[in-house]
Amino acid sequence: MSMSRRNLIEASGLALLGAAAVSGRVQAQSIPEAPVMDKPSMQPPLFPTSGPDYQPVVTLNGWTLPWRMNGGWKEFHLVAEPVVREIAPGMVAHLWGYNGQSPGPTIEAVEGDKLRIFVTNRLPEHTTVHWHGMLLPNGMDGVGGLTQPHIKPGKTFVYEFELRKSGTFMYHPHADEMVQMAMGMMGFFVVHPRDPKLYRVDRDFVFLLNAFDIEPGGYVPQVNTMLDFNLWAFNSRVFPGIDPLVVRKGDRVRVRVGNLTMTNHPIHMHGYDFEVTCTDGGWVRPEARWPEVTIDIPVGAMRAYEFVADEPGDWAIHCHKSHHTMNAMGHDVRTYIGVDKRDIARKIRQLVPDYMPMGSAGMSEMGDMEMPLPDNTLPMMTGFGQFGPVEMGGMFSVVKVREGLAANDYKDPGHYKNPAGTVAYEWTGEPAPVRRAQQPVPDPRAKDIGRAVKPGGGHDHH
Ligand SMILES: [Cu+2]
Repeated sequence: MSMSRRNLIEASGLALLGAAAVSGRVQAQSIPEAPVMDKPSMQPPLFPTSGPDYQPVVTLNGWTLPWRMNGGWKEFHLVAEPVVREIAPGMVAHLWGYNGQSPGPTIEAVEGDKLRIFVTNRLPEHTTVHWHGMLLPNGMDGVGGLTQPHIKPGKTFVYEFELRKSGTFMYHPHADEMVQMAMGMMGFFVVHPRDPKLYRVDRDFVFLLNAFDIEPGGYVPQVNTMLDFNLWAFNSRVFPGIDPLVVRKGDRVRVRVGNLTMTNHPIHMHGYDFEVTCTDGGWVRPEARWPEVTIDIPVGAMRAYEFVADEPGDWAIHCHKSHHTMNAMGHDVRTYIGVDKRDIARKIRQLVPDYMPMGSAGMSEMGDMEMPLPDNTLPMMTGFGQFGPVEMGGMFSVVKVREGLAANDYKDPGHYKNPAGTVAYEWTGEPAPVRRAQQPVPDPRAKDIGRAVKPGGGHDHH
């Protein structure tokens, strides 16, 4: 696994810094090093080297936090800190996260494990960590002011608890929450069953839904935005920057999703029906599972679903709110569908010679155009497939099901080679008869340009 490590001098400095804040139990011992990830690409799964066996998860555009055993305790070290996260090639954001990235690394452990998690605060303000969904002693719940003193900048706190149940959880601050979550502070937390055979799958993908409001050309999210975000992300990445979910034909696959945005996200996966098998409340009993092709992820909740990958292909997976599969640029463009802008364009060109009217026939022309953009932002819709522009952004990726992959091979296999005769094709016989309505349809926007719009007309030809 590729990671840079903080140097020893820094680590020992941390130990001194933390000594005053940690509990008596660990004061005499050393603090584990805090690994740092410097890449936004998905790292290989981290297989257990001791304890019960399990199939580790993979984190889209992320990684799993290494741990060490210390006596009976599994020890982790999270460092809350400012990070630079690539949102997609062409745009970086200045966020807050953990151990070099936002979201933070995924924590994986096993039901029954005793966990000791060191949290060092390198932010400019205080923080805490709440372990969402965990059953634990009240004083380990991480609610600043309510269950513990805040972790001041420069300090290290220790959380200790035993994992009472397996399932799908997450962690995030419970201190200046609105700001710290808007800045990207969150991470996944997976607890595997003690029995390696229970609910075993071959591939297990995890990601968090998050959202940012970053002005085109800007780097820091607007932390007071409540609803009007312009970047809708899986793990602080947007399409086409989101890793594909690469799957071997025949694998049993689990996808776990958590939502830490300000709205719900109906996550839709093509090509399959699947069953909801786990929430942050625990496993769904097999007789209580229900079929879906779209699963709504409520705010502050997690859902896991499973399917057997028996249909090869490149299957879209995306939020079904269409504005959530768009990127930053272009949300404020007015709607001109059906409006004939030829007269207006001629007038504007007298002032702005290379003015080009957009959107009279829909906005798909934006998908295959290289529009000039300010530095550090992303076009509204982008990304290319083997047949043309995909016209997506935001919360969109592809489940790539292929025959004959090696177990745990997550490399992007490229475009799907559709078998001959299985792709929608153009009709080349008689043209379809054109049917028109009898009356011109009044258009409420027509008063803007002083003429009615006839159905079927109104295209720009440029
Ligand atoms: Cu959404």
